[in-house]
Amino acid sequence: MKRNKHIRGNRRSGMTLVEIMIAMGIGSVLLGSLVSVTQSSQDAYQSSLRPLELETRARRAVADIVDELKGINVLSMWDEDPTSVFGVNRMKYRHVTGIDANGALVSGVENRLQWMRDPQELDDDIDNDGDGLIDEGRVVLTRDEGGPSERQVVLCHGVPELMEGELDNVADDNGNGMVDETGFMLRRENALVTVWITVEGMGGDGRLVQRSVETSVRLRNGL
Ligand SMILES: [Ca+2]
Ligand SMILES: [Ca+2]
Ligand SMILES: [Ca+2]
Ligand SMILES: [Ca+2]
Repeated sequence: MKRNKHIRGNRRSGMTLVEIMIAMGIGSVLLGSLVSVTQSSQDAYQSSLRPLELETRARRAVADIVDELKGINVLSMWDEDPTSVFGVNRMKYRHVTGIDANGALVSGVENRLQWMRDPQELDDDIDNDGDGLIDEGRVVLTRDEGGPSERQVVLCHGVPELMEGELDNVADDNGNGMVDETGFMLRRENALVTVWITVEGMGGDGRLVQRSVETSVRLRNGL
């Protein structure tokens, strides 16, 4: 009886070893699948986050620009004509800093908002700086332009050469009244300035993602 029991025990051990090997094989396959699923989930998660991140970036930039412009009055704007139906992607302006003894407005230093191409990027339909974006730029605020304390602040990066939905074809493809406009534009009607920003980036699936934000700010009028 003891011997039979021993034999049965050995048989159980052999079977267990085979079972373990099979289990290890199955486990490896399952683990591989799990890693693959996890990676896919992470990619999907990253892809879903990308548009949100881009929109947040665009909204922050627009909020900064609104803060910047609401302190100026209509007459302090000059440079290119912001009332053009085509809009402008650069404007110079001064803030009103006070009123002198004669009741005249006192203006501060000259500032500028503009779209500028990224420093390592050329206008050549090629991604020169290797970030996946082609001919992209940024929205830059220059304070005291040409003055002793001139300094530049990048309000938004990843701003494309053309606004979302626009093609370089001398036509208004996205139906906003402007032709072949850049990813950052301003247009003024009386005291109301409208700001547009498109921001772009590469999604987790390697495709280009763009998000656009539009808002308006009412300037101080009649000063
Ligand atoms: Ca690039
Ligand atoms: Ca380029
Ligand atoms: Ca357009
Ligand atoms: Ca166009």
